Amino acid sequence: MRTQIAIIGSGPSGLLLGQLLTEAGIDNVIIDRVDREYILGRVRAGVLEEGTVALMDHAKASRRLHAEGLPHDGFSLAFDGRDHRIDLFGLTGGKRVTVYGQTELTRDLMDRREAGGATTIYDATDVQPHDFETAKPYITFQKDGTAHRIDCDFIAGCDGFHGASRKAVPDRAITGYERVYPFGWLGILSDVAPVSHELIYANHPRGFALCSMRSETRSRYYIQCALDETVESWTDDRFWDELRRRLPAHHAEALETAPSFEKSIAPLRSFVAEPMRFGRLFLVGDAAHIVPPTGAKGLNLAASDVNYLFAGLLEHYAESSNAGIDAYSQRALARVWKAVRFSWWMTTMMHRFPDSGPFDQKIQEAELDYLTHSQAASKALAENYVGLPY
Ligand code: FAS
Ligand code: PHB
Repeated sequence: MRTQIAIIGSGPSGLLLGQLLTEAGIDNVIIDRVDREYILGRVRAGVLEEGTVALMDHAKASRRLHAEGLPHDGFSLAFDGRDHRIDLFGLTGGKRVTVYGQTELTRDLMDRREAGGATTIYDATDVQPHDFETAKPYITFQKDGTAHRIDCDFIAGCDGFHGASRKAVPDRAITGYERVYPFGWLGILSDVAPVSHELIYANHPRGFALCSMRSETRSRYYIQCALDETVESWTDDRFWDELRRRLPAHHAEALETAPSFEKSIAPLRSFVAEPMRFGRLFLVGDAAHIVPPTGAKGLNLAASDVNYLFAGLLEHYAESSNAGIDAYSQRALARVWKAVRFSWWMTTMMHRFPDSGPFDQKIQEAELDYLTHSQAASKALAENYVGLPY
């Protein structure tokens, strides 16, 4: 088989890049180690920046997003028994975010891809990129017991943190920067009305909590948990009780509960690989970087990587210029590091660290007090949360 762009990974990065390329008439094949239903079964992000929405428009995959997505003009920070609204719209001169689950965004892109007839190969094993430092890269994989090869012009490594792409790069050619956090997020989904029409990020001495949603009838809640916690040890009742204890009283009293139908624990880490380009192999999204979900940046960073890479590939084919692909790593990393900083800052400000004491809690509350009473500080938070320019 031969294609122009071989994309490893059928998550948001691979699908969004694939759809933009297809719309531009650039042939591409997506290959994944699992199948469509497995990918759609993963519950992850929930907040989209305007840049991500615009890319979905460009990919002609945003009809449902505009019909069902929830525009949000602000969110609240809750601490010391009270909450403070951050007016994103007012502080950023009219920008907002859209609440729309990653699962739905992925489904929309998959449906568009299938309708357009582009090739996606699921359930491929031992996917490997080869010769990406030459002008003739290719990938190999196994499927149904048969070995396969795809020759291509370029390879997009959209295969996430645990994928094969970054691992195929020689150690001497790549540098990883990492911080692992000493806690995780226990998240649930429940078909019950959200406690608030906007998101609530709560800092509490017992730990962080986040009240989010997927629609006006489906809530998404998270509480910080220890790394050795297991989902099995958290009954719904235990979860609801702990969430109530971490929210201001008026929210705790208003909280509606119902049985959860999804419950999972996600570890938190910050990670960046430099550079993000190796000859004709480009790392995209979680394959290149990971952020703690506190700042709602993971999925949105994947989108901005795709924006830069798509522009470079289009320029290569349409104008015979490599300026865009040569600049990809530097441009993507400039935005990645600012989002990594913001996500680290939000995480550090909102969570209980095992080695922190009463003084650290008071410092966090002083920072939150400053943040919620200073126009300059809240403006800085707001412009990062809605997404810095591409
Ligand atoms: P993905 O990991 O989504 O997709 C990679 C794809 O590559 C997968 O389909 C995988 O099957 C495939 N793949 C992997 N290895 C392969 C191989 N060797 N061969 C072939 N295919 C391979 N972000 C937020 O903004 N908010 C959140 O709340 C949030 N929660 C998260 C919770 C969890 C548990 C995780 C892991 C991430 C979370 N994220 C969150 C971040 C998440 O949304 C990612 O940023 C987003 O999925 C990035 O998309 P991709 O880069 O496409 O990577
Ligand atoms: C979510 O709804 O899953 C979500 C929202 C905001 C975050 C993280 C996760 O910062």
